[in-house]
Amino acid sequence: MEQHDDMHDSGFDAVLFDLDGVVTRTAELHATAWTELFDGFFEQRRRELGESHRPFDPATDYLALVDGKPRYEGVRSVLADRGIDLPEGDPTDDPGRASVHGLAARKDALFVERLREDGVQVFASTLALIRDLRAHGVKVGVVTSSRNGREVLRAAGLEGCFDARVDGLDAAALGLAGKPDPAPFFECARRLGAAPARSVVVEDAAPGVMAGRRGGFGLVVGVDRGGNREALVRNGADAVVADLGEVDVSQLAERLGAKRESVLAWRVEQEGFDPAREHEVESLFTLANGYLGVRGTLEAPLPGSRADLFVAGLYDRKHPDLPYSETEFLTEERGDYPYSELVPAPFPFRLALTVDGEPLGLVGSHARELRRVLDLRRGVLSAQIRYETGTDVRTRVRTWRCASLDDLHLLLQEVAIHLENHSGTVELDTALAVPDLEARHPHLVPLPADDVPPGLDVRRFRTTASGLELCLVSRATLVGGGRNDVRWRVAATIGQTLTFRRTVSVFTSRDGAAPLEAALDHALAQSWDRFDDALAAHVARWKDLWERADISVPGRPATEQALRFHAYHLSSAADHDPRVSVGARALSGRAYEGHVFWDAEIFMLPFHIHTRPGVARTMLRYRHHTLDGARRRARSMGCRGACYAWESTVTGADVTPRTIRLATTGAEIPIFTGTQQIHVTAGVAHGIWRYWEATRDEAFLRDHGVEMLIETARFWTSRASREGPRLHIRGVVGPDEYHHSVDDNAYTNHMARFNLERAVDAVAWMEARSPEAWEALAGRLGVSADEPHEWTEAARDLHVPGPNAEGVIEQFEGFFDLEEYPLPSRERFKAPVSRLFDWKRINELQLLKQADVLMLFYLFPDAFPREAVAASYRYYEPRTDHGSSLSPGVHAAVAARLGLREDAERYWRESLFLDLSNRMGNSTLGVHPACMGATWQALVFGFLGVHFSDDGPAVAQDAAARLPERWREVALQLLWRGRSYPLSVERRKPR
Ligand code: IFM
Repeated sequence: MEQHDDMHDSGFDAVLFDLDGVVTRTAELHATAWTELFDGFFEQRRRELGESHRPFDPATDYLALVDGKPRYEGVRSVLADRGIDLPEGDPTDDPGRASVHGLAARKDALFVERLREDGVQVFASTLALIRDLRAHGVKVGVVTSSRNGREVLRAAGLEGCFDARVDGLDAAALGLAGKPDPAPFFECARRLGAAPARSVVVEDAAPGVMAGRRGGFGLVVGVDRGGNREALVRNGADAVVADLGEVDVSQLAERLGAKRESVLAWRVEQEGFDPAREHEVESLFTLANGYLGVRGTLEAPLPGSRADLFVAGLYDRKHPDLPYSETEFLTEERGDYPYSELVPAPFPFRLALTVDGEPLGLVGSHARELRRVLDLRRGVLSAQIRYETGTDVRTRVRTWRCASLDDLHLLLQEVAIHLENHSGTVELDTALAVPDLEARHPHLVPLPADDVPPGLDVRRFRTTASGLELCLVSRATLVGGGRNDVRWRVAATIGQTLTFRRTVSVFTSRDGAAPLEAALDHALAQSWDRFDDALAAHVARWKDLWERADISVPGRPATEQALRFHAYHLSSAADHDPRVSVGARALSGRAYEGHVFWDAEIFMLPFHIHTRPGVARTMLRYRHHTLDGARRRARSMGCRGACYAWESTVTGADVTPRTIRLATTGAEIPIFTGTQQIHVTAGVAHGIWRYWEATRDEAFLRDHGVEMLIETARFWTSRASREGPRLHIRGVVGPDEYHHSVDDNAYTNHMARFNLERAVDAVAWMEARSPEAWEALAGRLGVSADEPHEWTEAARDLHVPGPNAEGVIEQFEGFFDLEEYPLPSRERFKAPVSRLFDWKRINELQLLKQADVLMLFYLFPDAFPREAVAASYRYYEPRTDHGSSLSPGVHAAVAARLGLREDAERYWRESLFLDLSNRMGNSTLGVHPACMGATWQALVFGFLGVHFSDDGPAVAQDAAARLPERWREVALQLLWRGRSYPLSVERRKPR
């Protein structure tokens, strides 16, 4: 993935100048020639046909209708404006012919006449800038639609002033479309060896500005010689000047640098194609909206692509051939449980394209350039590919797509095919058929779909064990073609662009009893006229979201980009359905089979609480929805109350595999987390309380929260064993998963005590606040008047390990007696996966997979003496290999609060770039949303030290001193009890 360094780079490769009106004062000559042309032509129409037309205005008509366009386009615009219909003719028409091309030829003759008679004046300020640019080693090009470009340059004495020229004759010879198409600018940049993103376009006409903008040029400068400023800005000029004397080389460089920073910080780009990294790119470019997620696979998937659609809640029985958390891990079926694996469904953006029978795709050698961009601001993934078939037969394909945030069942896609220098037959197949359905999507059995309206592609499946139905309805059209169809065959001419649009409607039987009907109705309700509106509605949702979730770090574009990448994935992973929560890899990949872990409450939830609390509530309601499953689980352990599943899907049953099998050797490794990692239960209680404190959402606490707090507290009282005056919790796995069957894990016990105490608080609140509702709930759950006292006593008696004489909290009983393991630095952040295979051995070592005791300081920053935090950090940090993506963010937060700036920054960067740089090597199977949540928390609660009071959030007194070294400033906003609070910290100026 293209990584932008935070080192400010404001250099640029080239400046491309328009000619007329920018370099030469030929606009007047053109305006006069156009006026003469139409004066004569309108007079002729009056004489011959009795028509009366408004005369051509050399100021307004010139700017609005002809300026900057190829000549024949200008003629067409004026004729259309005056309602005159003329035959097109062709470029060989003589100037006397009443055709579009005839008039264009007449205009040309008039212009040349003027040119010869009046000569050409040059804008001195432009010439000075050109000279200055060249003196600074910047390449300079000229791009004009005029076929007389060379003649104008010669007449002006400017022939030697440019390093490259593309004029109307060049464009015709190469078959390039005219402005506002960016093709002529691309060609000039290519001739100069300049990257468009590092080049400046200078234009005085709206179509030229638009071309610069569309082509993704680094900076577009508009020159307004009078009355055109608004149009230039509207069409995409980054800056408008009245004369180029207003800018110099360094200002251009500065503006380009600033623009690049702000643009790049909102996008993730991938240039070219690297088969070794493609699965990772597919994960990073996932589009999602909480209801569904689609991996960022190319529209024409390659044979090995992991082209998956995931729909939240669509689970099926485990398929033993599909991997678990890593590609080399397989797991057995989990009995008859029908919801053990999130179903990878067929890719809904699939299409196949041929030109003159040649398939266009990355297989074979036709693809020449490939550039993909995930636009984080708009939630849109786009791609540009240039193909060469035959000898120099060029076709450019641009696509974009999105998963609507406004209508969660709707996917939008557009594909534009531009025949650059040839005519040919374009075939597009939008059928969603998967060639190897059984192997790729073994959970799905195709079902017939009857009575399908013509022109739609309908796919209907049923999952094998859970019996859920999934329906996809694809509807495609050729813009201007006026019909829907699945397969298209169109004869296209040189320079033509065919634009296809598609909507895909996705429904499952989880949405209602008749998903096929729902999907068909939804598809048919879409109107092509409202396609742009549908995109705008999606973008508007993202805009709202960014108003709450964006974090700005001025001057640090790479950091901003990565933070936005995190907020993008966190936000698009969750929505409003309380039957689902967010899995360990969200809806972006197959790892962990879509299971929900403690990741949701402990790592992701705070981000949502303070940006979209409605989403946080939904995630917590999922735990209420699965409470019965948690009750059954507690019973199966011989306990009371509710114990949440370590890995959860639909009903709350635990779906953690009991063993994993290595695909290579077949060796089996036991997994203890499912039976022993019970701290997840207190993690849910912690999430509930944190949400309550931040929102004071009484309805939630009364209707859902209190019940969960009671049932989880009951679990702890029955799970802990009384030994004398103390209660102990034995036989657990703590957050550090290298040690199983341990006793009194400090984190687990501390969390359990928190859970018990908050249950007491919640009951007291409800009794006082909603006595009737409390009576009903207490009756239903059989809570006696004494029971809260039992929880208080249990909290008091529970053995919660504290700091020893050196200030270190022991991770669990006996940890300090384990064998030391000198951890080689090469194994830090790159824990060998094989370590897990040595499960007996690692149980004997002082070696941690991830933060365990440090989790306590992360979640309860003010609950421990600073000396204990520092001593424990010093003890555990060197013993941790960070084999989990959750670990670096926690270390960053704790180190930041301790003022260990170097450690804090190092860990934070690990966490921040974990997916963007595929630091763990496993982003191929999905991104890591818990790591993203940890990164956010490390910034907000670690570096900034945000704490809350009734007055709202405030940063720590010393936040400015804790900021990462090269930061000037950071600004964000946090929601707290219904209000949004802006927070900012400037170095040396804390607020
Ligand atoms: O929940 C985590 C766990 O802490 C470490 N292994 C991966 C799980 C899912 O992210």
